Amino acid sequence: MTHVALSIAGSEATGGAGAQTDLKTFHQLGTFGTVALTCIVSFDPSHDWAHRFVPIDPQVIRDQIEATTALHDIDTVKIGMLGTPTTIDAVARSLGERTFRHVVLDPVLICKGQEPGAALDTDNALKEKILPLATFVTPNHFESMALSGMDSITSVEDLTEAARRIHEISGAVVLAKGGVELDGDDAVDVFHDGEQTVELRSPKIGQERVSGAGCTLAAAVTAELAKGATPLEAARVAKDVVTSSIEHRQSGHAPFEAVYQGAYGR
Ligand code: PXL
Repeated sequence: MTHVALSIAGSEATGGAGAQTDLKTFHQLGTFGTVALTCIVSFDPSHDWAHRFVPIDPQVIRDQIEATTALHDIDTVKIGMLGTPTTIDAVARSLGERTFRHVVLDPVLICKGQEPGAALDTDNALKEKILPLATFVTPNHFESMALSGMDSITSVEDLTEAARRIHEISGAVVLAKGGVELDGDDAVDVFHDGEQTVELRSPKIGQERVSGAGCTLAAAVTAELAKGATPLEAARVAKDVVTSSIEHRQSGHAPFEAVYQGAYGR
């Protein structure tokens, strides 16, 4: 039987991020991908590719989670963009009604289409209601500061401290991503599970952020955990998948490029 992985995430129509990325990553890693959509993001080509954001009705989100978990045996779930406090309530309720072995949280905090006030509500709700349910969390540089309460993260030591603090408040395994935000030739991620701290490094590929890299990392962790990997093994494979996906990135008519997972392992 093929292992099943569930993504609770938003649609990003151009295929660079969100649920589309999750499904491609799940497939590339040999898992059977399923999705419960939380929102629909449509970039606006007339306004600098800003995010146009539409939430999905909370009952419809709950229905999708009910459908996928009733039809399949799912013990590993990934949470991506939620976007509103109402969505967070709905997802927290649905998660609370079921038992999962692994809940991988990509704590997507900023959504460009939102008012700053609304985004703060959303960030707080995510921290209060979803973070405690997570078993594995993958914050980027910005999210590591927001979740740890640190004012700045400028070194691998800072990132390690953030990973420790986020583990303290959540109990989750933390994979904190330095990406291109930290100086140096390598993109460094820090894995911390409460016992061991491991730096995962790969040479930076350019200095620009590539759309969907974070989604791909968390989705790859999810797929590997679904197949039975340990958290550290899953993190190592995920780092390789992201590196390959950035190497084989896709460009289009926007000023940013997007990851492509299809070359990994080929
Ligand atoms: O990469 C973060 C992200 C996640 N999910 C959705 C998105 C984005 C960024 O655009 O649109 C749906």
